[in-house]
Amino acid sequence: MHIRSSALVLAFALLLGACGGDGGGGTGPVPPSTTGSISGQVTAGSTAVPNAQVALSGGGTQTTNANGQFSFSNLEPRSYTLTLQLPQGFTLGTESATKSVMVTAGAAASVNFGVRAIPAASASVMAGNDNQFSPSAVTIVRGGTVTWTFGSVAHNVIFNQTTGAPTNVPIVSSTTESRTFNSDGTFPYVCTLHAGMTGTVQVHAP
Ligand SMILES: [Cu+2]
Repeated sequence: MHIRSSALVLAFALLLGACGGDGGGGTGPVPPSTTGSISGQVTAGSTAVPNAQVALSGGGTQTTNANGQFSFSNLEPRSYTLTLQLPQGFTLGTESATKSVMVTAGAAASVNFGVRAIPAASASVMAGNDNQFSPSAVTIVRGGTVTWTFGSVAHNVIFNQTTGAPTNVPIVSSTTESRTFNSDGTFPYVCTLHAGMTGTVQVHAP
């Protein structure tokens, strides 16, 4: 008796599952899906990475859309390997270029890649008449250059005595000054003429 009622419940559940999602075409219940799918997203921090190539073992390559998303459908259940190829301007960082994923029938497997944007080669900072550095934080690649533009109000750029920091900019106005950063790290600086006028330069490996 117990076995019979369990079998009935199972049969009913299967019927419900088969009918769900059917548009009511009138061709009767469709069999449960025998394939699965993989979907995922490639991001660099909070930024989506479009135009990345994601190759599926056994065939097929998808290009990530504007939201960094990709998907493969109608896959027979088994283990697959995804291989990521990034567009220019991005690097894997600590992420792995290949990932294994198990696809099961009727299910969507999720595989995400978290990569890193390659920092810009240069950045510009305004040393403005409002006594602020703007933007106060910039990120550049190792060997890159930051250029400060000074208005009519005089400022200086004084770095902490950190190893790898460039030479200070003396008090200047109405000009530009550039410094090259050849060491990775965070380099804070101040204008000693104006309290609270501070900035930082982050330097990353390519
Ligand atoms: Cu200043």
